[in-house]
Amino acid sequence: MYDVRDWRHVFKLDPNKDIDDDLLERVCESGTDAIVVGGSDGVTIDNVLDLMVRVRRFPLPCVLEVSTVETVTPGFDLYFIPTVLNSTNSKWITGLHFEAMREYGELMNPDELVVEGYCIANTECKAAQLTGVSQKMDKEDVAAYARLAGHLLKLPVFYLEYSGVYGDPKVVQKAADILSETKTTFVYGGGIQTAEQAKEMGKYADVIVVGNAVYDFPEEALKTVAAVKK
Ligand code: 1GP
Repeated sequence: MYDVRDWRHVFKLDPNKDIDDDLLERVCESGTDAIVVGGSDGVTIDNVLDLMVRVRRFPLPCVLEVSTVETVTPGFDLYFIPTVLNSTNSKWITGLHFEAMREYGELMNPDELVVEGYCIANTECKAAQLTGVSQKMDKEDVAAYARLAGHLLKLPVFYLEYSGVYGDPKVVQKAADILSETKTTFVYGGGIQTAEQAKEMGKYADVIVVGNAVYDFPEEALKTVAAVKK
């Protein structure tokens, strides 16, 4: 069974974006620890299945980050289930999760489910708009969410999400200090486009996520793997 605690780097691929076979092969053979399939809009069962089948040709873990119940399908190694800790709408904290458990709970293998305590720090990103995150946070706010995830709820994963923008290293460092005292894996995602940025965030986070750069700056994106892995 795959374990996020063993990882340093993942690529997040958006089922709603095109990627050609050649780039997909290079991404999957880059040495990254896993491919996470996930996106905020335009995610359908068809584009999820299509991407899963293509990634499945390569011998690395393939994870679905669940954004809607309708797009959940068997065949992934793990299912990341976000709960948005700083959402103001309970739908995104436990609401959809409750509905999913009512509907499909008996079919799910609990060993394949990993809850991600999301803290969305970029209020402009699509995920923030979708989940009702509008309050900007300072370093102490993020630190409190890290404590909430790590010390209180003892979640397996704390995901500091800056999606689309590069975060403040001081904020990330503070969250990392707090989570280093816990068993919670610290995942950072947002705006990593270069090896230097990967290295900087990789100093603090246990796992870094590279998303948009795969599509926008593929050559640079591929270099982020070696930047954080020995
Ligand atoms: C998005 O955290 C990931 O959910 C990665 O962010 O697309 O900005 O790399 P980027």
